[in-house]
Amino acid sequence: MMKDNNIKLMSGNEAIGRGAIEAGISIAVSYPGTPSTDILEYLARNFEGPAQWVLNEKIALETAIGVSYTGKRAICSMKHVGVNVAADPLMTAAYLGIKGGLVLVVADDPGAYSSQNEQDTRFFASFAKLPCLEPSDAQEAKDLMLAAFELSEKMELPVILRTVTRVSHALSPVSVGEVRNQNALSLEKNPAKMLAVPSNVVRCHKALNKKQEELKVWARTSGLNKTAKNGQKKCIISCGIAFTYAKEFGKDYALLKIAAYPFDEKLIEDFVTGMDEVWVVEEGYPVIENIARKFSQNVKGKITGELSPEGELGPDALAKHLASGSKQNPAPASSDLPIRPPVMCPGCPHREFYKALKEAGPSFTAGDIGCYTLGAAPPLSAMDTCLCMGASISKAAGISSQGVKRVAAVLGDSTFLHSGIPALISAVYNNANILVVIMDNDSTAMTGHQPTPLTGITAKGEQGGKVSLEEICRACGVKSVEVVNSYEIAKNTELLKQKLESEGVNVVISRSPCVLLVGKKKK
Ligand SMILES: Cc1ncc(C[n+]2csc(CCOP(=O)(O)OP(=O)(O)O)c2C)c(N)n1
Repeated sequence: MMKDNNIKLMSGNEAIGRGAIEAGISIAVSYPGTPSTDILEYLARNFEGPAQWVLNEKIALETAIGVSYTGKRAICSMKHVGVNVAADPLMTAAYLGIKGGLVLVVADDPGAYSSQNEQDTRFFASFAKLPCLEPSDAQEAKDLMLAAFELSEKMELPVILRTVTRVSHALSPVSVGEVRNQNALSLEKNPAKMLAVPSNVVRCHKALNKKQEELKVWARTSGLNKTAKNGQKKCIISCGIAFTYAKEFGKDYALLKIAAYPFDEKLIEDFVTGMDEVWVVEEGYPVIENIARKFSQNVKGKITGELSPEGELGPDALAKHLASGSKQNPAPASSDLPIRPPVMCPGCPHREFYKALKEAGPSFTAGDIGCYTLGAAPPLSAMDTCLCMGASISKAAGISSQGVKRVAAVLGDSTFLHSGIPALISAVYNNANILVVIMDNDSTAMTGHQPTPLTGITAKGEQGGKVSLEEICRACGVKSVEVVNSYEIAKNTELLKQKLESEGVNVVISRSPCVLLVGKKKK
């Protein structure tokens, strides 16, 4: 057999990166978050132009919008909860529109394997009135990236590409194609399309509403929403990774695959009419199922209770319903596997610092998201709440505003830069009495050791500008900023006891590199 050199084994995220390169992007910008992180990592290695980590998802999207204004193409990638942070520019960028193609890749995490919730980005797309494309494997992920950039420039809208964990991380063969030339630089002033001021808003909203019908026509004529029907009386409507399960276990069923939103609902109406059994199989919230229920009484899925509305929709869930009576041998149920909750690594500096914090005995510890969140579990039980990135300082300040004494906030260095800084300034401004612990382990450890501006190393491994955590804290108005070695438990206990009793906002920086990083450097 001849070997095709253009076929490569790639993960969905690598294929997304490759698709962006082939589409002729001029920048890739992101903030890390599983399951999206390796898109930027792939681009940092393989794309010759700028591939940047920035401090949070809002900055990532705004940077990409800036590049789009120059007429060039940009990819911005993030995890699903990142869209909450980027929602402000996203909602209004839809009104104003863009110039160079802009694709926002969002990786959802059904099952919340590494996330604080299971939200479904398709809702964000319809909320923002933006088109959304959804691949079911790595090849499609690459192909849809090319389609997304074309659509983005045609409609002058950001396009969302929604992937889920199993599409992002599963490997499959991908046919690698030619790289398109980048767009020419053409930055022009266009107040009517670049200024979100009241005099423009209603007109822009009207234009966005008008585009909705055009988007449905595009979805219909693109051929991405595909039907395979051959006189069956039972059918499956599916999308994304769930489509690959549907194909496997629903061999006797007519199939409708949705890959482009918004679509004309008539597509669903025509497909389900006359069907005795209509399965809607989708990862995430019942977006398509809600539409299907308008046209058929025979719908089965998450709302009707056959499929779980929470958690990941594994192949075993479908095998149970669709493959019964067939000769197929369903995969072992993932629920049969032992549960392995994540734990802090042996020698982790966070663990040692927590021993001192516990000993110092804060009345309440408002935590944040990172490796240090693992300190919430016994035996440390060193964290009492964790909500979303950057929330620790604000929650602690809120609690202290009610007269509660000895309140602590704990957050990591990357989290502090992501969204902790404004919270710290607010706490200082409002005379909060809190101890703020910043766990500085020289890295964004939880998502795989991405560098931060505190290290000064860029996504491409080059030297960038470097900033100082202590100086930021002092510039935020904090009078007491102490830096300690995370491993000096007795010394740290004494300091923390003293700081918990002190008035005002007190910052203690627990500084020691992540043990895994130390190991890597030694190698
Ligand atoms: C809005 C949002 N973006 C991204 C993430 C993914 N994420 C989880 S923790 C984390 C940062 C962890 O780094 P740091 O605060 O330095 O703590 P460490 O893991 O190094 O201890 C990130 C980016 C998230 N959960 N939410």
